[in-house]
Amino acid sequence: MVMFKEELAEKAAAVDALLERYLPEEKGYAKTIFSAMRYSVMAGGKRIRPLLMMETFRYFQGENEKLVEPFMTAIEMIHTYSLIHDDLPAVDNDDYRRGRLTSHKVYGEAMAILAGDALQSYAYEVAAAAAADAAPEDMPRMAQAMKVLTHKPGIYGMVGGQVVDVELTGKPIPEDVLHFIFELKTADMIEAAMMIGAILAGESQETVAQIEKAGLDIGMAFQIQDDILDETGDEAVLGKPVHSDEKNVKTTWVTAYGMEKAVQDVREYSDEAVRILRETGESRHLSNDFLFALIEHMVGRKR
Ligand code: GRG
Repeated sequence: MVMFKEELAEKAAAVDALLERYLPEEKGYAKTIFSAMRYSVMAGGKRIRPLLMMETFRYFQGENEKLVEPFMTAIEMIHTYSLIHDDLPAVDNDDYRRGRLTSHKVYGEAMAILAGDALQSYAYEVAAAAAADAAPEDMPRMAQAMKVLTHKPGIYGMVGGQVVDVELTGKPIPEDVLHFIFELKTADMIEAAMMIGAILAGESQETVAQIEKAGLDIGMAFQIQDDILDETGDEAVLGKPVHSDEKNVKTTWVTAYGMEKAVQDVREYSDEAVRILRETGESRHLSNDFLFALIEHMVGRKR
């Protein structure tokens, strides 16, 4: 376990270095936006999505890691944009994120909105440039990866889930709608990360569809754990306020089903994801101990 933690810290630091490499230089008349982008991206997130992407790529014996790096960068930038916008006064109105003051607290609301916008469009700029510059034989898989990167965070994915979440804040949420919100708002980004890893490694559509299902289960477990931590977590460890859902009168998995079932569901969703993942690699004897340890770690996470 100690070894896993060291490996995780090393790999997360490598993602940080990658992000540093891709972030735009802070210069020129518009340099405030570059500074605001860097402030939130480099605030020290767990880097779960880029890590899942790279480790899924490795699980499927992907060879050229240079293909994955721009997509790892892009997904973390899209994720960071969503956090900046989620914290805005008009949405959750949170002052802390990733252990730091939120973007609007430091740069003001207008600049925080722009920082989110900028991270989203820059993410696509990075990924599209890599796809356009790819070797001809890699172009079809880069295009497929782009398709997932544009679809999952969008209106049929993360944004769509957030729309329903915002509309129903303070109101009772039926079970099927709660599932819909979790699947779209959180799981879609985890699905995207893992699918892109598999696609860039050259996996078939059938395997990518199985990975999508594993990603869905991991995403559900991840969001339920997020709800659990909002009740039981330690603010100093989480780097963001606890009881934010209560403050915003939000229906969570815990308020809907109770703590005991929430804990049990995290376990069941993640066990199912691991089962699917192992099944996809069984006949080829694929392995990636770090990937499975990462999933286990996410389930038991305290932040
Ligand atoms: C403008 C209304 C409006 C919203 C736009 C689309 C959107 C913002 C938000 C998406 C919804 C969202 C923020 C879901 C939260 C998912 C989640 C569990 C985030 C926390 O992810 P971690 O724990 O965070 O990976 P770190 O900081 O470690 O990267």
